[in-house]
Order: sequence, then C-alpha cells, then structure tokens
Amino acid sequence: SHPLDLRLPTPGCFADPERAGLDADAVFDGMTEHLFFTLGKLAPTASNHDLYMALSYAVRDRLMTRYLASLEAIRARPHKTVAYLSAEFLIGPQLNSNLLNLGISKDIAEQALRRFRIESLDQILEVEEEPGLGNGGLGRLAACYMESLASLQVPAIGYGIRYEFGIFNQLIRDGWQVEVTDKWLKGGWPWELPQPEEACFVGFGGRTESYTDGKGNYRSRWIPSEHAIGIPHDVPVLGYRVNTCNRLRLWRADATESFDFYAFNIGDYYGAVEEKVGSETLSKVLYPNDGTDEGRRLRLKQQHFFVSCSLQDMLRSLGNRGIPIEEFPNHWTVQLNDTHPAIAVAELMRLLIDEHYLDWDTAWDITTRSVAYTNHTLLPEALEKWDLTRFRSLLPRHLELIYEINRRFLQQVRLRYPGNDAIQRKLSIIDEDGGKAVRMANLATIAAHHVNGVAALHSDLLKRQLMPEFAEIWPEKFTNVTNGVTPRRWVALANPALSRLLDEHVGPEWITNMELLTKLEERQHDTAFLEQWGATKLSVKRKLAGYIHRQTGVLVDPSSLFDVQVKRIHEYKRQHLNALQVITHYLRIKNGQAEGMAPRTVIFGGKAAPGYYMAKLIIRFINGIAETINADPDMEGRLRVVFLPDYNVKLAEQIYPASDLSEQVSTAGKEASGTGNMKFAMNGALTIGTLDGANVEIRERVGPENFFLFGKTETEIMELQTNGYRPRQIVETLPELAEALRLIGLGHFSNGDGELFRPLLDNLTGFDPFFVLADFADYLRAQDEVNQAWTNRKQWNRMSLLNTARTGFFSSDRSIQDYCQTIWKAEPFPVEITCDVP
Ligand code: GL2
Repeated sequence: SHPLDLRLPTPGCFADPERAGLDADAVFDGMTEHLFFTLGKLAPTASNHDLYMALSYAVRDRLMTRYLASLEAIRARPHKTVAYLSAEFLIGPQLNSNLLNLGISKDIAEQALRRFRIESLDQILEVEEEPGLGNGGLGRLAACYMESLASLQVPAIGYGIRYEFGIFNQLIRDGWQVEVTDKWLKGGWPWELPQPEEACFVGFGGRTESYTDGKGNYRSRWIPSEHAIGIPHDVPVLGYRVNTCNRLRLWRADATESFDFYAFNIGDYYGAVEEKVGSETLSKVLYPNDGTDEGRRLRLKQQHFFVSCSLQDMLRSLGNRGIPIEEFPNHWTVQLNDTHPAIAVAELMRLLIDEHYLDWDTAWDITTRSVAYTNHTLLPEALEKWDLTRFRSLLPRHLELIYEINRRFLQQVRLRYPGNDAIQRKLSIIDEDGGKAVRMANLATIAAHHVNGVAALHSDLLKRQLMPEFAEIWPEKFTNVTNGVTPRRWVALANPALSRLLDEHVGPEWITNMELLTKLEERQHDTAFLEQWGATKLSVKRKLAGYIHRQTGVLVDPSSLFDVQVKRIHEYKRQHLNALQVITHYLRIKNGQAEGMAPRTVIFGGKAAPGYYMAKLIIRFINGIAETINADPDMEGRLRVVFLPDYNVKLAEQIYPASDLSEQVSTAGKEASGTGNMKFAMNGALTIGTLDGANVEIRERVGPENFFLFGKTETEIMELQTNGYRPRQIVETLPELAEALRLIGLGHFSNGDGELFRPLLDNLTGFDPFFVLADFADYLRAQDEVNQAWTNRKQWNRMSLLNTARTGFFSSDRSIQDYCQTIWKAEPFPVEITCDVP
C-alpha cells in the first residue's frame, strides 16, 4: 500500500523529467491527492471515471507552471499575440494529448495506473467525454491551429463560446438518425479554469442617441435594453514538448441580475425572470448546421456575445499593461474564422469610438490593421446574411457604424467605377435585393487586411468567382493558406503503431517536422519494410474491426479493403454517389460478374443537420443498403457495409489509421478544402477523389500515380450547368446505374417500401444538383482501378508509404507558419522556466 504523500508536485522544465514531476511516482502521488482531496474518493472504491478525473487533474497540475509562465512572459515583455476568433473549437479529448505534449509516456501513465489496478491507459481514456463544441472541419481546424500555435511557441489565444450542449450525439434507430442532447459537462470537465473576476458585460437591443461631448464633438451612444455577462472559462493549450502553453478562452453567458427587483415589485414576476432566462440561454447550445446559415436571431446574439467579450478582453489587457490603445495592431492580430465573428469589425469600431473616444479615422486604421478574414466556403447557402430589421433591433449602434463603413467604401467604389450601379449593388454591405440584409462576408472583406481561402483551388475560386470585384480593387488583400492538421493528434496519438515505425525509420523528429517523412521514400522498394508497413496497417484494422463489431454487431474481415467515407452528411459531399457504387458492386457479385473483385468493407460515418431532410434520408439510404447486403449470404466474405454512429473526434482517431481507401468525392468546386483527406493520406490511405479542395494539392504531392482521380473538373461542371444538364439521359446510357435505381425504386433496400427513397431518386434523376450521375461512370472506372491496385499488395503498400512520406506539407505547423509570415506578422516567443525544486 502507498501512504498519502502530501508534498506538492513540482512541475518544471523538460531538462530533467524526474525533477519536473513527470515520473510515475509523481503522477501516482498527484492522482492520490486528487482522488482524496478534490474528488473525495478512496482509492479502493474509485471508478474508472474517478481515476480519469484524478489523472486529468494530476496532468493539469503539471501544465500550470508552463501556463502561468506563458501568460507572465507576455505580460512582462509584450509580444504580438494571435487572437483566433471562432464560433467553434472542436478540441476533442484532452487527457492523451496533454500527456503526449508534456512528455508523460503511456508507460509512465500505466505504471501509475497499475497501482490503482488499472492495466491500460486506454481503459481510462475511454471514459473521457469530448467537448463537441463544433460541427466539423471548420471547428476541428481551429483546434489543430491552436495546438500548432503552441507547439511553434507563438503567443496566441483562442476566443469562442463554451456551449453547455455541443453537437448532438447521434443514434441510429431503424436506420434513421436520432439526435440526443450532448451533456458533455455532466461528469465534470477537469480541463477548464473559470475566471469569474474577468467577466465582461455585453449589451443587446435598445436604441442609440446622439449627444455633444464636452469638447463640442457630435457623438453617438448606445443604450441597450438587455445585458449578458460573459464568464471566461480557460482551457490550457500546451505545445509539444515546449514551455509555451496558450489559452483557449471560452465565454459562458450568465444573466446580469439574478432578479429584476423593480419588475418583481410591480408584480411582473415572469417579466423579471425573462431577462435572466434570455441571457442564460445564450451559450446554451451550438447550432448544429455545418456550412449552412439559418439566420436565427439567437445565433447573431451568440456571435455578438463572444466577439464583444473577446475584444473587450483584448483592450483590457492593453490597459492592464499600460499600452496605449493606438498600439492595438502591434499587439493583437485578430483572425476571423469565417464570418461567424465578423461582427468584430463593427464592435471594435464601437468600442474604440464610443467607449475609448477615438475619432473615426484612427479607429478605422486600428481595425483594418488588426483584422483578417478566412473564408471557408463558396456555397451561397453558407454566406451569412442578417435580415436588416432583425439586425437593427438587436444591434442598432452596430448598424449605424456599418452604414458609415459602407458609405465611405461605396464612395471609393463610385470613384473607381463611375456610373456602375451594378458593382455598387454587388459590393455593398447591405443587400438591397428582396428583403434587405447585412452581408457579413462583405463587411469582413472590406475591413480585413487579408482575406484568405483554405486551399489553392478554393482561394482561386474565391478571387475569380465569389469576389472578383473586391479582388480587382484590392489584389494584394487576397491570399491562400492551405489547411493543415496536427500530426500530434492525427498521427502520434491516433496511430501509435505507425508512429513507432516512423520513429525507427525516420527518427522521432518527424513529429515536429513532417517534411522529414520523405526519408521513407528510401524504403519504397524494400520488400521486408513494405510487408512491415502492411502488417502495421492490418494491426490497426483489427482494432477497428473489434469496435465495429461491438457497436453495430457486424463482423468485418480486417484483411478486406477498408473503404471509408467519414465527414458531415451533405449532398455536395456525395455520400449517395458512394452508396450507388456500393449497390453496383453488390449487383456485380449477385450477377456473377465479380471475378477478381477483392473483399471490401465500406464504412460510413457522419452527422446530418437535424433540419436537413435530404441528408437524413441519405443516412437512411446507407443503412438500408447495409442491412440488405450484410444479411445476404452471397455477400459473405466479399462485401460488408457499415454506418458507424456518432462520428466525432474520438471515433475519428480510430478510423483514419485503419483506412485503406479515403473517399473524397465532392462535386468539384464545392469542398473548400477538406481536412479529413489529409488525415487519411498521412496515415497511409490512398485517395479516390475529385479535383476539389485540397485533393488537388494532395494529388500533386503524392503523385498522380498514387491517387485515384475521377470526375468532372470545376470548369466542366460549370459548363454542364450552363449548357443544360439532363441526368435522365445519363441513366439511359448506363445499364448498371439504371438497374441500381430500379432496385431502389422497388424497395429492395427498404424492405419492399418503394416510396421511402423516392425523394432521393427524384432528386437524382430530376435535377441532380450535385452532378452525382454525371460523375458516376468515371467513379466506377476509378473504383475498378482501386480494385486492381489492391490485388497487388506490395504495390499498394508502396503507394500507401508514399502517401505518408509526401504529405508532410499538410501539417498544421506549415499552415500556421504561412499565417504567421504572410498575414499575422507574428513570431515565436520561447518561454523560459527555471527549474527550482524547493
Ligand atoms: C468548411 C469547409 O466546408 C471544409 O472544406 C474546410 O476544410 C473547413 C475548414 O477550412 O471549412 N467550411 C465550413 O463552413 N465548414 C467546413 O468544414 N463547416
């Protein structure tokens, strides 16, 4: 037995892990103390969740020195700091990534855990709830960027919302998606530090009035009718094996008053609680739409809430350090992650003019030198537009400022394009066509010093198609930063088996310098190594097969080709194209035309927005196909179809490493970048994909011979669209497609119900807005190529190895270095800690 030791842990630097409190004894002692004092539990009766909490607290303790030293370093010696504003941060589980970045090995953690009779770290990691504070790629990107910023030792703060309920949990019932509230905070979440003393006030509604100040200046002020308080909840973000530990500051909304006593006294009890309830629901729930704008009033309120708190926080930090407000752009670089935080432009102007009494030109100069904007989509349904009346009722002062920004901007446009009314109408922040609306992308673009897209093709289309006039006025403003993903989470943590192989053959430095992976190319003809490569993949596939069996009851063969499409369900992402291909595969087996077709396991995962009918029907469709195929004895050992429920970060970490084939089949021009495509390729999956988003760059880097390309280009899609597209004619020329559609219509995949998938069939054969049928034949051809390549396993392993070797470019470290150099002008600022053991 181990007696309690009440010494405090002495966390320090990496030079000496023994002294730094990162050894097994120290971790055990820390856990013991937290079990007893923080959780009020005795070791013998502690549950796995108790032990998870205790280990997390012990690990968190060991971040604190670095966290406080990083904050102190900036306070003592001001340095430009990146403020990354995002409505979503999909950070995933925290324990394992903090263990890794701190340098507490799995072995050390398990030595400590064994003294609590826990054999493997995985048992403890399993019980961790992940905060689902994002929908998909956009939110996950923000999380990868926070990790890379810290690892590159760049001072940064992420600002966002602490949603009480994140993205819903997905159940599958009778093949349909069912949404369940995500109560991620229910067991207590050990990774946040609430800071109620740094709360900020935010106003809403009310009216503005003009007045003349003491100096005779004509000014405006805002008298809001409602307030909320934002309470910061800080999550430490530690870099990999460095002292830099940045902060993710998430705001939780609280009511201003616990009670309105005036309203209460006059007997209006319900009126009194209304304000309280109204402001408390602000940070209650994440809107579960991925890349679609619903124009909900509460969503605009959420946006203004977190943006206002964040800007006030930045200004206050300058004040605390005695830095004049005019210096703002030298100390803060504010990145808008999509238009969700674009209200920052008006709010910063308001704070500078109304609350810090700067004149317009000074305020505009500060704003435009600080703010940059990342566009993440060209889809018109995603471009945020707020109904003018609604906007005015919620943010009347902001609307005045936006009018003035617009007036001055349109004056410039008028001078440049005399008499061109059409250009003015197009560039105006105010949409005058139909119901008047505020266009957030125009506001962001006018104020930003840089506007970037997220992959080369996307940035190009942004300039040429979405904003050609803006790009003509400000060519230097537009730039590209291709997305990236952090190799710590997506290779080291997710794929320990591959990591060991890379450590051995490349050296452990790959983890912070992914370009080193090109060294693997030396092994591309080494038969023994290629076999080891394949064996490593197989070992990871076995684990996933076990998970699939436990979750869905479907037995899959780990040696079959794992063909995977995981991402949000969207028509433009074309899960239904993949599903149709599966039906063709099934029919070929049924009709005895499947000679030489290798056994496949087709895996799907992803959530649909609750109000997106067609996406939900696609989930039902996939499950219908899975049910029919998996129950058919003829398919035994040849074809399996699985829909894995509740796709999230944790599940993603299991899937990417176990995949052979990555499905990236969006309609060309629709997927801005994609980031799953990068995670697959790094983990050695080959891509079957269109020339869309970052697929283009992945293919360039891995080599066209190591990528299965198909489908129409963006230009060809545009031509089809303008020349008139007739999907029904395509069906007539493709017997396999016609047969697949006929079977669906007969209810073959819906227990005889011929009506169930009718809307999907009508959509495809009627308009086919995402050109599924137009790409179908070429997709089948590429799938046949995949099959061919898979039958030569040595060749496949070689291609797989080259995918890993050549995708170092897609590390988020590279993306962050790009942002730092071209947009932020921010630099690393190493934090020093002296390790004094008392
Ligand atoms: C997205 C894009 O759709 C996706 O292609 C891109 O990789 C990510 C990150 O840049 O951003 N845009 C968007 O609105 N969502 C995305 O995932 N939700």
